[in-house]
Amino acid sequence: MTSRREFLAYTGVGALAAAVAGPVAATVRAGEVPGSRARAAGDPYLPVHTLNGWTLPFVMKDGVKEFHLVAEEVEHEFAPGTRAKCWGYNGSTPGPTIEAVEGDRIRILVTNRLPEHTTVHWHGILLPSGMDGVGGLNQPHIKPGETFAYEFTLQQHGTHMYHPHADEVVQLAVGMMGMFIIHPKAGETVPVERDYCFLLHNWAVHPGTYRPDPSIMQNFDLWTFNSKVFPAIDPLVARTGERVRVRVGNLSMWNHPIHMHGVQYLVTGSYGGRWPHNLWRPETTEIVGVGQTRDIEFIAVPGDWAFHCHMSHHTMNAMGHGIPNALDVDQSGVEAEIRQLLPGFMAMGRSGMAEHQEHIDMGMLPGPENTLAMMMGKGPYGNLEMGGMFTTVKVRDELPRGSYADPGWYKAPEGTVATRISTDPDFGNPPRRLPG
Ligand SMILES: [Cu+2]
Repeated sequence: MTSRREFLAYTGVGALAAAVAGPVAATVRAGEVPGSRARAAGDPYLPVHTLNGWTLPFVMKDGVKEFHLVAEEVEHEFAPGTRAKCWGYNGSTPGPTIEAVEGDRIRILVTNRLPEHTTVHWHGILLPSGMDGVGGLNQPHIKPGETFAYEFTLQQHGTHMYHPHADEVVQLAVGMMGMFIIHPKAGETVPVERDYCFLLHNWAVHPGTYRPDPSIMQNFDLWTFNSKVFPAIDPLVARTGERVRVRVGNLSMWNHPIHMHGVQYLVTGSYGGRWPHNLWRPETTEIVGVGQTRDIEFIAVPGDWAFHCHMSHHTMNAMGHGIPNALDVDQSGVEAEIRQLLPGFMAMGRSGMAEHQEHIDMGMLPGPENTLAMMMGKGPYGNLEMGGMFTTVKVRDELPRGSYADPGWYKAPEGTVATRISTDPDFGNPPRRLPG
């Protein structure tokens, strides 16, 4: 893909860039990973890095930044082992991130290649009523095969989204959404050195099926960051000491408490752009409600740090609902009987569910077609027993500036890893409150 610098040169506005540039982190250089988008001298802003995604290029036409979205069916992989026929934009779900600068005049062409009509609503963006994209209210629907043009001037900055406002239950459920990032015209007083963004979503891709089910309201099978589940979600990488911003938007049907290990992050913004500094507050978990966006920022601390939704069922992949609770249940008698009906049936769950991932990895539990195991992922010390809305923040001293490549697992300094000191359950004399 064309880099922003090449794009600016191509469109002839490179010379203007210095005039609108905010504070530039002079040490940031373009990365060695194709598609990495580190800030380069002359760029008017640090481009965002869309996790597992991409940014939509534009062309300049008579002083207007013109983007072109194509609403269409997308063959999407959530992680190796589960695919679905989804709908998205320009070949992906979520659609590409739209990125521009406060004050820009923009035109967005929307071509509909879906089998039904659609529209695009620019969620959170201040614009004329007729550009707001609610089908039937603000405009006629965009019928299959048609192209509509939206055009308005960006009057604000911040973290925004776009999605259809036509047959929303279906079109959102099958993946139509994207992020819309507007950078402040005046630059930022506290510059960030990495700027990630992603969307939260949920999907009902039932075992053995390939079409997300729009009728499901709560019990979803897959919980995603940018339409990917762990372990297919890219890590957020950073160099020690860098200031990192993560912009999170939520177009799912649940609120998600987004938790990060290792730091107290600051919640610094949302639709309203970056908030005044006196409104920044330290958190380790921030609820990103349905339809909301939140920006968090932190100074990168070396290590591998979990970054996930704190609803524990949202960090699982496909799992059963409403099944009998097997905890502490001796199933040895019924196991043989059930095997007569279900050859290969293996009773599980008496001592917890951690054994599930081991059984899957040993090939003992071939699951239904097109379904991911509930628990997945391997770390340097064992199974992670995670799925869904989980990834890691990987911070390294030696990470090249602007590189987004996965640096592998953290090598903890000697003496800084929790270690086994006994295998005796009666070890020590800890205070305990015993029943009775
Ligand atoms: Cu969640």
